Amino acid sequence: MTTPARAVTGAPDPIRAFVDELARSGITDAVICPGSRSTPLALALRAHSGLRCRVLLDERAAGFFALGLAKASRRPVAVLCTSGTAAVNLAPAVVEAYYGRVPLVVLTADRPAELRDRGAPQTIDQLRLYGGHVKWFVEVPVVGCTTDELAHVRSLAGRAAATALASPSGPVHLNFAVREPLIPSSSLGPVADSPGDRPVLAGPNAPFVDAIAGRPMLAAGEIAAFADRVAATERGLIVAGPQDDPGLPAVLARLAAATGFPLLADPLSQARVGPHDRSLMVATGDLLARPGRWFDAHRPELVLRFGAMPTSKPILQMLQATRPTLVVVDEGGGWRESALLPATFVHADAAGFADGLAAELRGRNGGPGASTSSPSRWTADWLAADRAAADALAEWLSRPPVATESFEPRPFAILTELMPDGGILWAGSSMPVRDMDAHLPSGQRAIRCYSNRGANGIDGVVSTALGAAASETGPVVLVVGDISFLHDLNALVAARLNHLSATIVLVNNDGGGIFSFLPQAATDDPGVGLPGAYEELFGTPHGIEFGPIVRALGAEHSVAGAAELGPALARSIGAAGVRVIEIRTDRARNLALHREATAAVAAALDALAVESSS
Ligand SMILES: Cc1ncc(C[n+]2csc(CCOP(=O)(O)OP(=O)(O)O)c2C)c(N)n1
Ligand SMILES: [Mg+2]
Repeated sequence: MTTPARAVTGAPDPIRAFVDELARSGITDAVICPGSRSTPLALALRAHSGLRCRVLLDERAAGFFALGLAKASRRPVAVLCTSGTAAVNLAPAVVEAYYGRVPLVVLTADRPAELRDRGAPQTIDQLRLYGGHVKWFVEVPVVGCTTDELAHVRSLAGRAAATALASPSGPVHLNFAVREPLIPSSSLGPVADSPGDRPVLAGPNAPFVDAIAGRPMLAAGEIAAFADRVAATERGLIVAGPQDDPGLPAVLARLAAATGFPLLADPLSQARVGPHDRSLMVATGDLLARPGRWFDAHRPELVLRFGAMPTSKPILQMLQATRPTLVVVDEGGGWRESALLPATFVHADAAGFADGLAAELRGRNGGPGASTSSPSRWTADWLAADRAAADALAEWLSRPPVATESFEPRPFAILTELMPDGGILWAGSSMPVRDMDAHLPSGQRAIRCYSNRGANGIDGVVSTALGAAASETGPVVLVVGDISFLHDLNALVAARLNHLSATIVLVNNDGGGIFSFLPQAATDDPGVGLPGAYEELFGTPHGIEFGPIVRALGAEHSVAGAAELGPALARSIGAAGVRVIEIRTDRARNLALHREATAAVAAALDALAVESSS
């Protein structure tokens, strides 16, 4: 039964009650874009002592900034903009948040019903603007200050935060009908509670509503059935794809020990680098999974996959070529399996499932290779190959001429040593994230590795990394391509307005380097009949000099050759302000060097294959 509607004397206006409730629901950060219709919300956010607000001018950048902040802080972040195209500009970040499972609370201001669809300025159809790319859309109507109306907006705020965070995390959209006057008639002091605003058993700071969400677990019998399958298999792999549960790497290490399977760790799985047990971890899965004699002798029969699809295309192709029994664990209830293989999806808490399976196997007193002290031949082979690949790569990288050349993946080869615990390493879309996968060595530092892999856009990369920097959880290093950097130059304005610090390694190959690796590279072939079209359509050389632009936007800029890169990074990481360290490369040479690196690894693996078969 609800309390009869009545106006509450001294109660806050509904928008301030809503904002107060966002803060009570665990939101600590808001990103605000300037505008008129959004004024009551902007003022309420700014006035709330529990919220830290950052102002960004460009909504597209602001959306990504909020996304980076949410990812790094592992909390939902609110982002506010005014009506019209401003709201549309948030869309790319909303889409990335949806597929990347990042909690965002998107607040858009709109005209009230009587001003919609009748030619009022800056008024578009904002209802369900982001379509299927949000977990929840709700229209927040203009309401008054009765207890029921305030209860309504308070519960919407709590529901928004809880829904954004619930697994799979993602964006929610609240569209506010806002009526003039836009400036409050009274001072914006602390928000007063109304009688009955808090649950009876809760303290004064409790939210109006909250949700206690359980983690889905399999029954013991179901775990036992998986244990049967695992115990009957020697040639198994655990593949950890992009995921952000900080506890999962240690659990996967226990699962590797109990199954006797090696753990192939994508850098975005957070299992590649960190203080957890990495004794059965394979960092070079992207290189080992490529076709060749070694791989032919080491084809898996069973794969337990965690997280999103791995970054590595060779791993995807390896799955397609070997067609192992595939188990995909996704606590968010997703169906992420783009190799198009028959699969069993486990819709249960990943850590809970892995721990349960490990415990069950340990309880059975040893399936094949049940302890880390004596890995099976299969696992020992993978670990030996991992070492051989990493050594071959390091040796090749330190050998002339590449030792003295700017090589695009080099930042990743040295960053695990240079970054402190708590550091955030962000890889741009396009080649940087692939180079991170192939070249980031394992290490024990607690470094968090991220990339926008939800929708793989090259837009908003710099903004996302700077949003992560705003979380102040640790120094941020971003490695980004030149086209992606140009796409998001506005990000540097945000850094200036909000006094942020970050290191940006700008890999300038004067265009889209990734296309040299893709079938588009054949565009200039005579059979296509468009000579010169490759550079025009895909290479897109621009010849832009970055120093003046970067400095004009308030950041520092330097150019580093192979020898200067390490010292420049060491000086920059953790220092105040934004520094762009540019490395200049050539796209054709980059392709050749990547091929050489892969060939060096392949030769080392071939040698291993010969050794083990003789
Ligand atoms: C928003 C968006 N537009 C276009 C693309 C297609 N695209 C993928 S990579 C790429 C070129 C990126 O160039 P750069 O950032 O310099 O990285 P590089 O390929 O040189 O490593 C483009 C245009 C995309 N992924 N996202
Ligand atoms: Mg480029």
